[in-house]
Amino acid sequence: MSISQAIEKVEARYAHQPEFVQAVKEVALTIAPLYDAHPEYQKMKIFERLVEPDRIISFRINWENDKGEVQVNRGWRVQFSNALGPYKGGVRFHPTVNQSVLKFLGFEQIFKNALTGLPMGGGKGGSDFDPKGKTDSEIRRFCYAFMRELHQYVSKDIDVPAGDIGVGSREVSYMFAMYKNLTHEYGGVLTGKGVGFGGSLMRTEATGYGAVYFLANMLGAQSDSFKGKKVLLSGAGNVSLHAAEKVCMLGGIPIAVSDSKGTLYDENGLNQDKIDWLKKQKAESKPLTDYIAVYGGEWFAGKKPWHLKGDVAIPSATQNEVNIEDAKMMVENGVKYIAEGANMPLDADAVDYVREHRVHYAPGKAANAGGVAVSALEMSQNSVRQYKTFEQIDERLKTIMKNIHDSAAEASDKYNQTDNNYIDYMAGANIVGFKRVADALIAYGILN
Ligand code: NDP
Ligand code: 2IT
Repeated sequence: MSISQAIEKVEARYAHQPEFVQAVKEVALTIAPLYDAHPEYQKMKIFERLVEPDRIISFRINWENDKGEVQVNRGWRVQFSNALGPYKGGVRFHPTVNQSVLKFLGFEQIFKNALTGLPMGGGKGGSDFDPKGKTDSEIRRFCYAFMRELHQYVSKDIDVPAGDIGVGSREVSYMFAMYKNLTHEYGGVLTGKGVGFGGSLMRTEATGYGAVYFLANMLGAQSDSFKGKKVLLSGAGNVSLHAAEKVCMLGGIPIAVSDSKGTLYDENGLNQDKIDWLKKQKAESKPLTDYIAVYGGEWFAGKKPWHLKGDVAIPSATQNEVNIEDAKMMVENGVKYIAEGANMPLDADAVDYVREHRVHYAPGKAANAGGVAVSALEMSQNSVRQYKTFEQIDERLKTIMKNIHDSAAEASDKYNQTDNNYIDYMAGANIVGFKRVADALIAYGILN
């Protein structure tokens, strides 16, 4: 079966899972040159095998809110592929979570993790639980209840969850406590734990910092740099605010962040003080609009940042947040570089548009791999029970992001996707990630 036949099959079977079909098509459409060069992939049905998760675990979570009322949520863990190592990937708590979203995220994670060069398979989990407006004790009870179900399917060598939207170090620590309580095992079953009881330094910063390191490599490849560049970011969470922080450190000027309510614009640019203030504000679930009274700036209610002028965009909120209209605005407003901090933030039309207009574009699986890369470093630190310094992890992260950049750029060249120094990072990253997984599957025969 050819790749196009395999896509048709996925489209027919999973028409009710649009995000998953979108993620599969994006990979499929760019790996054709690799597939043509490797007839054994077709013979061994590698693509058809990789679009079906090893298994999906689905469960119910009962918990009690502060009023003593019983609440019922759905939870899942998609164990997609353990070809390269234990299933690895985050857990998302958001009302939009469903099987389609988790399958797209798990599928992406296989190739992202492969790109890091570290020994991890791909997986993703989560719940339709909405953390907004919940008290700390409600979050704690929910995390305990979630892990009471999940613990039987995960372990440091089987499946290692972490954070994602709505799940940070506080939630991971609650889940870790329940896992430890039920299994009596103190190990690296989750990453993103608090520093001091198994967490790695820099895991919190890693995704945002890594995305900006990736961008610095993209800029370097065009003999350009961050100096004086105006940067538009969406989201005001873990990825966005740490990306903004690193942009400042490298001489760029972050001028906008956003959340589900609107966009905050500061023409003077964010600095470390302002970013620390924003981190605290979000951690206390307070509105971004309070910023105006303290630092000035402008609030665009219900709007995304893309109507603003800028040189670089780092969409870091959620999937499909950038549509074709947004993509057109980005191009009109002068954006020359886009790195996806979020997973699949550009929809398929937006991706086509920015690529056609030769905006240098890095897909999430390459640009936001820094988070999971430092998760892998946390796993190895847990195994040897020794911890590295912030500077040591930072050096590793820089090297890993450079390697991902360079290997994607090399593959873009090798498979004739580079056009007049316009590097096709999307094709390059998909080819490199896919090849690493496919070669392992070939070596295993037909198990996996
Ligand atoms: P957080 O929960 O810390 O922050 C999410 C931010 O995005 C918030 O500002 C939130 O706004 C906004 N947001 C979320 N959903 C929507 C939506 N439907 N519409 C508008 N805004 C939305 O999550 P992270 O920063 O950890 O994750 C952001 C993205 O980065 C996700 O795509 C995630 O998969 C990806 N990612 C995360 C990694 C990590 O290590 N954390 C690693 C790699 C990728 P509000 O506060 O109003 O809800
Ligand atoms: O999308 C992602 O890469 C993450 N949410 C981080 C996964 C991880 O295991 O650290």
